[in-house]
Amino acid sequence: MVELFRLWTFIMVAHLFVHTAEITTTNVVTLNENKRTDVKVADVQCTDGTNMVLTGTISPTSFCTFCFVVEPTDVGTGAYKVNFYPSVADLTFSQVPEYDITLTCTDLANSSNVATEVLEIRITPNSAPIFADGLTHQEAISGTKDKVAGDTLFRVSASDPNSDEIFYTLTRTDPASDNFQIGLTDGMVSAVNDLNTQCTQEIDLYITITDGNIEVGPQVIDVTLQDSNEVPVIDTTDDRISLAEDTVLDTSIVTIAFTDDTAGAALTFTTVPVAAEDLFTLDVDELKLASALDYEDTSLRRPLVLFTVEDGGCTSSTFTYTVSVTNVNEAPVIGPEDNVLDVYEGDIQLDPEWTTTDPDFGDDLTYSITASTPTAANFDIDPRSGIISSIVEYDVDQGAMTATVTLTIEVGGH
Ligand SMILES: [Ca+2]
Ligand SMILES: [Ca+2]
Ligand SMILES: [Ca+2]
Ligand SMILES: [Ca+2]
Repeated sequence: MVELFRLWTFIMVAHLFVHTAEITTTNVVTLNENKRTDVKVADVQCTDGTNMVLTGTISPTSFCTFCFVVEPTDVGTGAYKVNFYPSVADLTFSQVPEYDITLTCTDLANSSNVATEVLEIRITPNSAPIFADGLTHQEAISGTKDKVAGDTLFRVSASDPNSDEIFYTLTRTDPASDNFQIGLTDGMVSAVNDLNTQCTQEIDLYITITDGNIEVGPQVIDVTLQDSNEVPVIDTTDDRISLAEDTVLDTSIVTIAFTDDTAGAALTFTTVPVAAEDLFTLDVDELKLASALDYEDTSLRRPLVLFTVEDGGCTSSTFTYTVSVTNVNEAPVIGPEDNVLDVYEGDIQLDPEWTTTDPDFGDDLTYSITASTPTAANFDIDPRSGIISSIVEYDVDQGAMTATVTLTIEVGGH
């Protein structure tokens, strides 16, 4: 009985002086290989020494070994932590499925007084995000033409098995349109512009999602655009007219009929060539002649008038109307007028040096004398050259013939 008491006393004293190091920590931590944010993976508590320091060694020593860092929380109490820093390298399950960190608490006052624990970091492979509705889906938007820029339309639903943040991208639309966008992180599809500019009843949106590592898609969303803005339709079918070049101004050429669901839809036109635009004016839906046609101006002989109807959001297809200008034989303009020429008597040959012009390309000019004062027909004119000649030998002596003769000359062109 006495011996037992002594043994107990010895153990009691030894315990008071050794201060055996101890370490307390989590033993197993799981991290998804897609982890992208800094995170504390474990708290570590070193106890019972006088000045406890924690160190760690990692195995294997490849790939992400420097992603894990031992840091003090409170040195005075021996509190430490192990942090994960993803900016250093990626965790890749296929390369290293598990890192083991051997943590050692050392008593600086007695370096043989240590305690160790192994912290297992188990890497779980990343899984792809998932569209809730699969890769083909249907949506309907009601009152489409009344939606305005910024209006939300519907949400694309997706989840990630690892609870990773999901990023959404609208890669394209069919038909092409810049009227739709998707929120990068919320998957909310919204209108970029007022949707009265969306001139179709259907559109396919192609959506992809990613968790930052694995991209999935596209999900093709067949969107029905209910009550969308109808495209104006031009109903007029007669697409050509012939107009004589002397058609009087303000003549009605054509009235364009169209149908549309939008109040205020309006007709506009352009021309080919652009220079022909001044020839026409639009009186509401009626095209009228605004300036003189000219068959001889070959660039404006067959102008095209391109009609469209715009309703503020949608534009009709172009209706091409052809105006063919037909020729009219226009009278030549004689020149010079009121010509006074002096000539000696005798056998007269006189060239008045006509400057006569005819608007019609290639017309032949024909000169003729229509009147003479006095009326004696002493002169003739060459119909082609316009040269005036005396029929007789002209003689003004003794008043035989007048010293002044007035000839009225006409020119024809055809
Ligand atoms: Ca994931
Ligand atoms: Ca319309
Ligand atoms: Ca002409
Ligand atoms: Ca002519």
